[in-house]
Amino acid sequence: MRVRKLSVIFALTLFVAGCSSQNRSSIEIEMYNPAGDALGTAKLSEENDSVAIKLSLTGLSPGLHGIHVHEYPVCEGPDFKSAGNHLNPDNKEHGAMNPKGTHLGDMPNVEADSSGKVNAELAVQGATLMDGKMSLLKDEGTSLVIHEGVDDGLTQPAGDAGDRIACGVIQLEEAAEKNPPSDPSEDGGEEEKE
Ligand SMILES: [Cu+2]
Ligand SMILES: [Zn+2]
Repeated sequence: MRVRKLSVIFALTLFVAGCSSQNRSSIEIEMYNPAGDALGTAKLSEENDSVAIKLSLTGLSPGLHGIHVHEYPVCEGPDFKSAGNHLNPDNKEHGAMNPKGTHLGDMPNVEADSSGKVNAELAVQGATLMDGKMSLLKDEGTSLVIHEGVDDGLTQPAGDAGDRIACGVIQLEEAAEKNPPSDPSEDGGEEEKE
């Protein structure tokens, strides 16, 4: 009856996850290009002293791309400048090659294959999805941004990685409700109340 036991556990897990508005140990976000087309997802999960990010994307240009967590949960095309700078709660400099680095949001480059797909696992070292200064969900949240070019790990302030070509908001649902994205396809959408 092992299978049954597992399925009970699975059902319980779903139940608990469904009830908890604060399930922060694992969240999935959507990534978009500057035109607003969905490129795929990033799954974030809490690890020991890091947040793991599993990327599955299509539609990028082949080759290496800089990727960072940026400071604001706002992905407005076409330039995604709305995402702000790299997440940097410790006031450091940019880059893994920099002795005064790194920003909390800095990560190694990711590579898109010849068909423009990315399937990669990364980690935001020192970050958490829980509370605190190093949280990716603090205040209203943050964002995940991919760049056209390679992050050289040294040039200030952002590794000379070029234009922002993909962006996804890292945010809890309840924060999103406070600050709703404009999605006219959502039904039951209430007009601004205040
Ligand atoms: Cu960036
Ligand atoms: Zn940086």
